[in-house]
Amino acid sequence: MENLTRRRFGQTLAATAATAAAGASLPRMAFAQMAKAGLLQFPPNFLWGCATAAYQVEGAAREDGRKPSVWDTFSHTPGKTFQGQTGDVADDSYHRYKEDVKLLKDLGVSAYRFSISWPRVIPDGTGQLNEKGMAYYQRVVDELLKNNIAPYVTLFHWDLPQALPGGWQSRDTAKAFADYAGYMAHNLSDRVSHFFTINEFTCFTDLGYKTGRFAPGLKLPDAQVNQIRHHAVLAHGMAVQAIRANSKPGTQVGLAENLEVFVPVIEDSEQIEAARRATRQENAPFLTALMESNYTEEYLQREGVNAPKVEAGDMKIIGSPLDFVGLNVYTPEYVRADSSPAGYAIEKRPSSFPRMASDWLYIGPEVIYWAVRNVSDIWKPPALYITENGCSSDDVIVRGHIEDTDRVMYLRNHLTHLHRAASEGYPIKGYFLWSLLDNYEWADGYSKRFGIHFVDFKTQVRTPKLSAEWYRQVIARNAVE
Ligand code: PNW
Repeated sequence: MENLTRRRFGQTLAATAATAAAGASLPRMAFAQMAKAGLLQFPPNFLWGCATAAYQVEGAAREDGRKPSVWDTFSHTPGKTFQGQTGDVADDSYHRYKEDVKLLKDLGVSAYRFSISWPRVIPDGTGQLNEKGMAYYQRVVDELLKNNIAPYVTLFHWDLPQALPGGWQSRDTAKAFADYAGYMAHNLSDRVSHFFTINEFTCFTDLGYKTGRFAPGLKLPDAQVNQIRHHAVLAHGMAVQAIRANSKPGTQVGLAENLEVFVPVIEDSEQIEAARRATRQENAPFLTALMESNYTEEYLQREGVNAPKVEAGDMKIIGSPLDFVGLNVYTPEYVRADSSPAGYAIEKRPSSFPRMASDWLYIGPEVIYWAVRNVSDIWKPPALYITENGCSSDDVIVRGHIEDTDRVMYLRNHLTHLHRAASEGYPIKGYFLWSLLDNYEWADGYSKRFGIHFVDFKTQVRTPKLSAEWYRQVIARNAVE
């Protein structure tokens, strides 16, 4: 294992490509060596990280001038979250961030993806700035850099300032977001090189305003939901421009999107084509709009009179060029080719399909390969990151240990399929594991644990799980076994 260096990965890949191109057999020596070591080596400089989000970990909900977000209001509304649980305290990372950076350091990660609480730095969403809020994020960035961990900053992970009139129903919210994004870029881009505008469109548009499962918990008709979706992608585009205008040259801008990922039922050219079509059509309101600077004809037709009202210039802003695309990858949809006009049909999942502790989290590790491949083949972004991947499991602490073998199984299999994407030359630059530690899992409260560190929410003690030790070894070897 020790002599399988990062250099070796490059040599092996180059040799493999060369011999494959020449129609010869694979370089036996190198392969034999890797196989013997049992390791799948990742490219040199591959970025390993962990991810969290402000409302899920910070706590300190009413401290130092922070005002409520829609998630504070929602979680304090009876009946909305598991046992009425809130993010008031969460992991108390607002006070324990140094301890959390130490956990990152012990894992050996080179990057940490965290989010900024908008109502902590601009409590009303617009206007008055809160210096104490900004100072907190300056401290976090300082602490990360001191430990050689690169900060990757998400600007919006659902905690919209409650004070903004109409929330995402108002077009003004897009403008407010861009102003806030520009302000953050201005203050942080001397030391933060990567910004994500928005995390996961559907979770705060559809789940927030259509099903009501997430904040603000509304159930609006389709026309209004489509308009909200439009404001959200517009906010992203305006923020991309605001970040570029207010940051150091070279600052990298992208987003973190949980697109619907389609896995061809069988890997033949017809099914692969069906997966591509499904990817474009089923993600039409969000990623497709961003990447193509347009809503697809099919989406507009399908929505008819309910289609979003688009002002002149909007689509161009929405399609502002990105430096990278971040993909949050959890669960697959399976698709096959058919003779319908769309050319594809999404499979119904058999009731026996395996899943993790969250009822929506079906296990299909090839999802991560197809996420990268579909997006790359269709839109060819310059770079890709996996900005989230991980799972909930029913962790129990036994004599101070958490043997989360199911999580290790989940992660190991996903990384194996991610390795396939890297070895085929897709521009995948890094991987952020969700999550560094157990945290406030939104409407599921503290009942679902996604961390590789166990958190005792009574004492705030953090304990590494087996998966943390496993991830530490992956990072150290830059390889998965
Ligand atoms: C993502 N679903 O959310 C978020 O970005 C994280 O904040 C969250 O903790 C993590 O995944 C795990 O859930 C999702 O119901 C929440 O399909 C719900 C769903 C998907 C993603």
